[in-house]
Amino acid sequence: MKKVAVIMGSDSDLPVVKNAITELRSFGVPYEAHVMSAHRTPALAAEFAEKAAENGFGVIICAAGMAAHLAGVIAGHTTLPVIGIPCKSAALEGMDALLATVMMPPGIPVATVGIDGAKNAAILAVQMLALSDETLAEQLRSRKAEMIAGVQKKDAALQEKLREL
Ligand code: RP5
Repeated sequence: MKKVAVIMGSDSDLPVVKNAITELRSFGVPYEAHVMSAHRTPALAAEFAEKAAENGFGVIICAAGMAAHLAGVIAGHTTLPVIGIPCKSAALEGMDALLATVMMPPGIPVATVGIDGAKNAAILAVQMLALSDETLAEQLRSRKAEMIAGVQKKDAALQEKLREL
């Protein structure tokens, strides 16, 4: 199976990024996580992206806050799909990172999840790998069925409460 690369702009992003790692682990998907920055280590980020496909990666998740150029720079150096996680920062609460990550120029897409949306980034990465992996596809179907059952249970509980009002 191809690996997922999980890149974060700083170790200070880990509290958010760990949710993606937890999700990838729950699917048994191989991954590597690294700290790398579009601004502080631009050459390393470019080199990682250029070699990612030959190094066995199938998808790259990039998490960054503030002027979050990491996902865009990585996407500029690879044809692998790149998923961006804009991380919340103190000054602008993640709007800065959201816009910097999502507003890519035509030709260089970054599939951007919501602010701090690490879990969804991991699920999207798994969905990409599942296109060529039936075991993963089955796991995804089963998770979705569990989610539906969970919501139906909540709805049934709500109906019960409404009868008691
Ligand atoms: C971004 O700047 C990082 O992704 C992080 O979200 C933010 C702050 O980085 P630190 O100053 O905490 O290293 O590049």
